[in-house]
Amino acid sequence: MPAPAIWTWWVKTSAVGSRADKHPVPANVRFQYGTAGFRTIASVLDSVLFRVGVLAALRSKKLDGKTIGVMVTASHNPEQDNGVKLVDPRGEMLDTSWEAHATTLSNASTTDDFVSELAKFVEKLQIDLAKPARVVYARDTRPSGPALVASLEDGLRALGAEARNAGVTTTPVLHYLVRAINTLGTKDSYGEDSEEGYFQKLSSAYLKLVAPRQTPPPLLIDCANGVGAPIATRLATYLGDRLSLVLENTAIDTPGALNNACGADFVKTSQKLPPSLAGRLQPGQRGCSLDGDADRLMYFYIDQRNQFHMLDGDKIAALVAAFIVDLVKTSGLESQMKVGVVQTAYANGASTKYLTERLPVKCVPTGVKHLHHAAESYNIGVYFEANGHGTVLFSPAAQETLQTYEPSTPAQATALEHLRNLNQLINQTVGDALSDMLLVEVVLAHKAYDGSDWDSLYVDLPNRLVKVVVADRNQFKTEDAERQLVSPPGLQSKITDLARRFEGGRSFVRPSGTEDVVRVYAEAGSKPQADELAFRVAGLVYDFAGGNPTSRPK
Ligand code: G16
Repeated sequence: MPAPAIWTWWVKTSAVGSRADKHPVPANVRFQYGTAGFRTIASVLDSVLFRVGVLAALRSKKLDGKTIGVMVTASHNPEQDNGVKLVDPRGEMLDTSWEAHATTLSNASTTDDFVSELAKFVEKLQIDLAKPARVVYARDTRPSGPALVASLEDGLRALGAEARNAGVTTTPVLHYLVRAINTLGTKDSYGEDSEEGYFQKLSSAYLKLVAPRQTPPPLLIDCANGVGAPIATRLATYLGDRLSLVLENTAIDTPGALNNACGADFVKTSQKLPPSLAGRLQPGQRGCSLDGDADRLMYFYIDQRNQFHMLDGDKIAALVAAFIVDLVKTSGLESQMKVGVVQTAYANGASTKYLTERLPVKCVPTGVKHLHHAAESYNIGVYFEANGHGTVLFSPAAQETLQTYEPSTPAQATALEHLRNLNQLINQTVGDALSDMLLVEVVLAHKAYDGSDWDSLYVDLPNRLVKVVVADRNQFKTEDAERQLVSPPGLQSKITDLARRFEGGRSFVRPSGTEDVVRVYAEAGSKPQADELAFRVAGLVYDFAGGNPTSRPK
């Protein structure tokens, strides 16, 4: 359908066309708004950033000038990658119905095509171009960040958007800022719209929650040589002597260091302590890893025999959900507050068993946007991906109850106060490694748990995660929350047959939405069996699609 003339005219006569000419689309690259926005090798992303700037401004106009967020990051990916994602007004991920528009606009191969697609898009969505556009943006520490931000700014300028640069910060701080800006001065105010406001909010809730408890021993934090390092440094100053943070892997200016043999994804994938921490973590001491933009968290400890133990997103969910359920019961709110958990297929089978014996559990496809949405159906929704990405949501009704409920005993009053403070401590816009870390520390302090007490909630089933590089990952299609493959035809039945031959065998295959690989997950009764199942399934994937099985951690 040809674009309506009026819109084509507008787009051409505005600055969009001429500015777009400066950001040509690279040949032979197909972009896709995936699990967490656009993400690929940074050198091809210039045009995408420009167009995302235009799109962010249009999203804001469509929403009557509400502030939209843009984060420039490739999170856990290697340093040479970068990416960009949009954040909606309440601090949540971009409405999924706009993802396809983002993909279409990014792939229009010439300026004329782009202008024409844009015109169709504005017409179809009936966007009133006279409305204001407001955007706040930030980036992580990647060397490619400044140039990509300049392209983004060009896109924002093309639409005359009012733009606020939040500088170099974590993805969760950017999400926080978006919600804080949009709720400023309202009854739903999320906090001061500044990094300072973020630190104040989290730290004051933390200090209240741990006030009657003993100060824990120092916590070692592996910052993945990313933006978590400067932000955790600043957070530490707000915690005073109530939590001492020992920051490791803080080399944000060392080329190639970001996420390299360190960080949350390395720990989860390799199930090992980052080599750089050898000798830094004492037996019994707690440590944790952030990822490159500090939205994922993995805990760990070393036992007295120097054995490494990983406490992943599933273990965080189990710890936190049990704590919240106890508080809800003690406060007398059990009949009014339904607590539930959301996981993905990557959740360890032992964690799912542990949790389903205690509270409702849902399984959804990978991507915090899916988990977040599902968690909204509970009064208190706890969601964590096994990779350490997650948070806890208090529904508007639950927040109202917390404000108005009259406790009848001192024990009820104390539990209620804890729930109110948790509601402040937890960054509910998206998974936030630093907010989650404080949450874990609160629960450990209240339970007087060390790493091994926490670890013993349940015993993980042995598992293995493997990546396979294939010619075209898009040929892999799944259903049933990614637990079943529907394409390539015939592959699922082979995986099912193979898994059946292993005691406690479970395996699934899905295309990554952030890396150009297919992921294979396997569980079995022993570690060698889980490894064997994962590699044999990877072999099947290779046979069906052509590729190169590898379990090399990023
Ligand atoms: C992003 C998403 C997560 C997802 C992860 C891996 O995390 O926000 O929800 O689990 O990618 O996704 P995939 O398996 O599709 O590559 P991050 O930390 O990289 O932004």
